[in-house]
Amino acid sequence: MSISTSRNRRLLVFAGLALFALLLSGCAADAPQDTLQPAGPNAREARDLWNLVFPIAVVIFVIVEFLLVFAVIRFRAKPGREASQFHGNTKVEVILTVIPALILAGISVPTIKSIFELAEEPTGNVLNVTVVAHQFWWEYQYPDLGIVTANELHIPVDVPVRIRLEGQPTDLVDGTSEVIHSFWVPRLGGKQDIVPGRLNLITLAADEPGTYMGQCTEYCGLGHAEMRLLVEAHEQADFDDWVTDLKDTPESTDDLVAQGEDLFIQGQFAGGPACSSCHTADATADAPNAGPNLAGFATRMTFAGAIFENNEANLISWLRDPPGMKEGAKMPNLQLTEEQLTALVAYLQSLE
Ligand code: HEC
Ligand SMILES: [Cu+2]
Repeated sequence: MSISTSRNRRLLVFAGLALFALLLSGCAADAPQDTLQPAGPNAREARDLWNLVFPIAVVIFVIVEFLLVFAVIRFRAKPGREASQFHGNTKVEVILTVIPALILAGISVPTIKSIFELAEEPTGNVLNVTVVAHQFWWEYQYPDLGIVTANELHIPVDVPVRIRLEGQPTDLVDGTSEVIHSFWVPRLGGKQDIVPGRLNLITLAADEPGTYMGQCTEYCGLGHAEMRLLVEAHEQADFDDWVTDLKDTPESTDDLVAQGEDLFIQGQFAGGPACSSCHTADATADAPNAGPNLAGFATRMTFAGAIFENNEANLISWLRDPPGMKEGAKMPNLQLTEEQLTALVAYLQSLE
């Protein structure tokens, strides 16, 4: 065997193993974004369709690949023999056109049914939410409840949530053109793009209380990989409590908190304007905003596109240098002093 064939073989074995490892990674048991474990009717509808179409596709794939490999080997050129030559066969071509056409026509029936069912406007008890995608975080407006929140979407269980995906024309921090994002919570519903200047609609729903992860699935710039989101589904009564809590502004008598609030509203920092020029901590304030609405911030599990756990250490790193912590973040490094940092963290942690 020559050196180059043995090297080729080793490369082939390596590529095969790598492919196999990649395939195995799809079997992870605790994957939080598993489309094959739907947790609501809309996601289930899509999974059911997949269950129907995928096995058919596998059978066809295996048959076609088998025939292909068989033909390549059987009719190949050999020493002293030219590769077999064919010049069309009308009968075979008609058969190979009619069979796929019939299969596709058959599959189109349940597919079209699912498409229409998923696109249907839900009726009865519906929660309306407007989702605005920003680089690189999510804003959620609840028009019927008069509240706004960010990154963590709260919904009641067993209620269809009608989501209006509103594409902003420009980014509110720096005025640059906004880009396309895509909203996806695999266990609760399908995936839908958010296109600047356009409105798209999608419905999702959850059967059980719990936390469901999602993320932006359309490359949207440096921070795209860190534009995740989470959905927190509650029993209706707990959801109502969450809304009530979010609406009332906490009162604090702590001096440090008061100092932090003052900085938040009118602080002058070396690296940029007051926090309030981009943020508000009032859930009932008008949206969209340049930065996430911070009402109830202390009750959030995560921040900055559901990327960082919401704890004091992370919060301090964030306020010290947002783009240093999250690639592409549009919140500037405000060059806060240690004193300002301490007061602002105290204030943020008082926002319950
Ligand atoms: C120029 C606009 C701007 C200013 C000024 C600004 N921020 Fe931000 N802030 C943002 C943006 C944009 C994000 C979202 C970044 C991301 O996740 O990509 C953000 C995110 C945050 C978050 C995380 C919120 C969440 O739930 O994800 C906190 C907390 C925060 N800012 C606090 C502050 C504080 C405190 C100040 C003042 C010291 C401040 N910001 C000043 C734009 C701004
Ligand atoms: Cu994105």
